[in-house]
Amino acid sequence: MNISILGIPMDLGAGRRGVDMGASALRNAHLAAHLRRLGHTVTDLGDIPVPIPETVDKHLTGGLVFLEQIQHTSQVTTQRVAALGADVFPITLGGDHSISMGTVTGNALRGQPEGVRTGVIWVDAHSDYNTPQSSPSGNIHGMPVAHLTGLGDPVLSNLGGLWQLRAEDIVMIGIRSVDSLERELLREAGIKAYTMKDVDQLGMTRIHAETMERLSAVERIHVSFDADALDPSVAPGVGTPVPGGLTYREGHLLMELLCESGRVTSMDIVEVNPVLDTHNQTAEVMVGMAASLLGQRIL
Ligand code: Z70
Ligand code: MN
Ligand code: MN
Ligand code: MN
Repeated sequence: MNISILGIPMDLGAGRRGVDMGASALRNAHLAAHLRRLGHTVTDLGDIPVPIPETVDKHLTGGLVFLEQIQHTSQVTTQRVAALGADVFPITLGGDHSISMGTVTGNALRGQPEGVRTGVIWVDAHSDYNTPQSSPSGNIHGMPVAHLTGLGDPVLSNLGGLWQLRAEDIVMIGIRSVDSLERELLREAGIKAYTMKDVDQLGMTRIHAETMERLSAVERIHVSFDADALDPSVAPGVGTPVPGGLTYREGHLLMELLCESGRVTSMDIVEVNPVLDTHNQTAEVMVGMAASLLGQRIL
């Protein structure tokens, strides 16, 4: 496979500093080398330039922090990813989860300007389905899925032109932190979310099978993997650790089963915060997740 790595060192969408260093940490954990060892051709396209928070006046526009800067970066991200060929497997490195408005849109538009039907597997402790009105924080990394489905601020929800992500084409896994108004929005939209209770009760094998069934009609599948989906004992280097997350094996099993399905066409790795990490453990774990998704096998 032809894999392209693109960094988006975005640190304007989260409440805590440090995730802009996530892309560097993932490279430092030998992401490209691990994937090359699996037989892939890997090109690192470097980073999209993103303003540093300290250089930008922090202000709220219609309930959104750093809206203008995140809008601009999201447009550039959409264009850069869309310009990659339909046969390329893009791995986009955050940065905070606000980058996924651009990465998901760009991936749906790759090789086809009107966009193709794309499913999203959102692996996260959080559902990231706030709108500016429902958000308790104004932090845009808590809002990307809502904007991808057309809710929220039009400046962020129209990145794809006529293309839009359908609520029925989203599956969330690992969820354990949802705000009260956000919960109502998720229900109204009918988005399928597997909470940690579901992971405990059903197991990852069944969740994977149901996810593939639900996404049977989509042409492409994008995996958006927020490091905080994993338990903080596995991935301590994240801005908002939430106890009771996916184990190391649950994370790998999901990636291994998705690899076997052969249907995943792109991936984000987001919210790795090296400032809060111990010896780059979280980046190394996330590189392992990417390797499992892209063909690393035990035997
Ligand atoms: C909260 C909000 C969030 C990640 C925190 C938190 C969102 N629901 N996402 N950390 N990755 O502010 O919207
Ligand atoms: Mn290594
Ligand atoms: Mn997230
Ligand atoms: Mn999260």
